[in-house]
Amino acid sequence: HALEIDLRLALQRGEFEIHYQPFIKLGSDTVDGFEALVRWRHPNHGLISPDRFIPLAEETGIIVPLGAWVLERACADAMSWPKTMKLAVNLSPIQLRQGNIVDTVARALKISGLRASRLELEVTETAVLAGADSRRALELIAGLGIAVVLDDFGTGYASLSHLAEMPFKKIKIDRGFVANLPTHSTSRAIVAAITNLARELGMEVTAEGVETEEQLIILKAAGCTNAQGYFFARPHPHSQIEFNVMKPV
Ligand code: G
Ligand code: G
Ligand code: MN
Ligand code: NA
Repeated sequence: HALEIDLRLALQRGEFEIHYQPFIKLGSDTVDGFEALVRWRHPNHGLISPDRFIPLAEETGIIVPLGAWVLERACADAMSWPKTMKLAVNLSPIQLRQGNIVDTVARALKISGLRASRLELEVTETAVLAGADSRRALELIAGLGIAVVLDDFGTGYASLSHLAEMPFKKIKIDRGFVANLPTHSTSRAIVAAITNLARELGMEVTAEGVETEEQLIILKAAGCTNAQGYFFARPHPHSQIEFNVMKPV
């Protein structure tokens, strides 16, 4: 597999880059922070999206050094932002299962000097179901003062009881529900249920994939605390990120 050989060399060759997409705090309507989203600048194929190489990176184990690089690079970048802005980084279940994820995260904070309270780590339901070791790692990470976030909520198989058992500070509603909001009453019902549950459990709720003002109005009314999506900004290279919300919210 040609792409696999390239992937092994890509880290050494410095071909990965991180793009940042803001998430907005609703109410104050300010930028709350940025999610780090990795891309591969392939010498022949151009910019490759993570959907096309993260699965391969996970199968080959390359996700472990790649994930550590993303953490270190993104923490260093975040040091140049206003001090109120948070950084969200995605963690693969493979990274969580691997023994020293807590050390890897602590090291990225130490090298950069970023405070733990500014870091959010996003995991999917798969990570929560991956076993006791993964759950233990998440508890240790939360113990460092880092916010653990449940990503893509509603698409996986985690039971509702996992939500209460795990130390999640925030839930991100999958963009599939957000896309259907104006047309599907079932999506509205699901969003309302997730938001109410999160409120009861004392968790924040981010709506992802917000593309229109119509969606935003429904999400605000439902009680979402944060929003992210093309309506506000696409992911951008670090040199092009903006700290002010450009859209009226
Ligand atoms: O940026 P984009 O929407 O193309 O990202 C697609 C998917 O890739 C998302 O599900 C996102 O969570 C994942 N992803 C992006 N960056 C990273 C990363 O650094 N590590 C992991 N594990 N997944 C990432
Ligand atoms: O799974 P995760 O939430 O980590 O992935 C974020 C992905 O969603 C990124 O690949 C990003 O490019 C994409 N994304 C962000 N905002 C929007 C949006 O408004 N619409 C769509 N379709 N995708 C989005
Ligand atoms: Mn994410
Ligand atoms: Na997501």
